[in-house]
Amino acid sequence: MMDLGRMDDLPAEYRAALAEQNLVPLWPSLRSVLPPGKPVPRTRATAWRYAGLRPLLMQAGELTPIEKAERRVLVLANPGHGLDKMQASSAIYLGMQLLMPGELAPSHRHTPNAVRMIVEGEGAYTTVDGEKCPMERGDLILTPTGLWHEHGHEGTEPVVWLDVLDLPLVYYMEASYVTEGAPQTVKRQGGERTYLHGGVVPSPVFTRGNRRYPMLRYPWRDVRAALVILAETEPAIEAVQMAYINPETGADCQNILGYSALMLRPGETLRLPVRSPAAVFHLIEGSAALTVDDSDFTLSPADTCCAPGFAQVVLRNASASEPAFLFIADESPLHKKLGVYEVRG
Ligand code: GTQ
Repeated sequence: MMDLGRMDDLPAEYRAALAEQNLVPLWPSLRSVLPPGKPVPRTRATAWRYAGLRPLLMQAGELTPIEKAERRVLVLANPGHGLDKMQASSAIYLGMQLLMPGELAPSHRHTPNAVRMIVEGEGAYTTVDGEKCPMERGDLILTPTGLWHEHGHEGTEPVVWLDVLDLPLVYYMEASYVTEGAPQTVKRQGGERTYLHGGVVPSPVFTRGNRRYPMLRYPWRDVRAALVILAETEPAIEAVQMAYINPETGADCQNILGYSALMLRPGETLRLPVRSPAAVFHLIEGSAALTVDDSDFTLSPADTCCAPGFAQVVLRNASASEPAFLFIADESPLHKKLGVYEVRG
């Protein structure tokens, strides 16, 4: 590889003349923007422990009323990007949101896409585009770009969920903004039940194409059952993993980030393919050990961990008798659309 010149090889006067005209020499920075062989990620393998985070989130519930927060969220920030950047990876934002009984997080819509993975509590709901979606542990609820959403709570205990957004990417694109709105009128409930049975969708002649996001809630009860059935019917399958898709098109359920649920069979060790997108692992149930290149983590339920792209990730189920269930978010739809998706085996 050629040895390239450095900035201070150049005379100060010349550097000043360049800066004066908003010009920059490429060669001193060429290896930094085009590193050899593979990217040098800012994203650092990082775990956020629910046991550590929960008391601070509950404290936020006491310190800051919902009226002063709009969304009461602690952001899971990756130190590799700098905490103030509020990024888990280059494209993924993660936050833990708390809603107390009786509170309402008012209706708004924004350009970034969001999903919620419910962590604890009962009685809360999110209304998305007029559809009231109850929030139960392990459910995935979509709030795609541009759709109105508000969160309410009719129960008696705190409710917590993990927010996953493509905010860092949309912000970087200078395309991120929000619009505030009035409370929504509920038009629909239980829309996901339309898609409970595989192989059939509403007849395309009359209904297909009406709604870009036909399924907004993926109940954990159904996803968990699907994983257990897959493990039973395909015992030789490499990974017991189900993708959250748009049931009308079969495509990823959102445009930028991809979502899946993975069951680790008792005692299973799973070496994931080395791929270009960064990924986030959130433990729903059981216990799991996770290795990201040279870093080891042990995950308890509601713990969350991120891995940069091009990392070797190995998942292990520590239990010999019980399955473990993980929720995974990754940047693969984005990489595929941009044509930079890679699998290195
Ligand atoms: O619940 O709408 O974590 O707008 C960040 C931005 C949650 C939300 C976040 C948001 C929301």
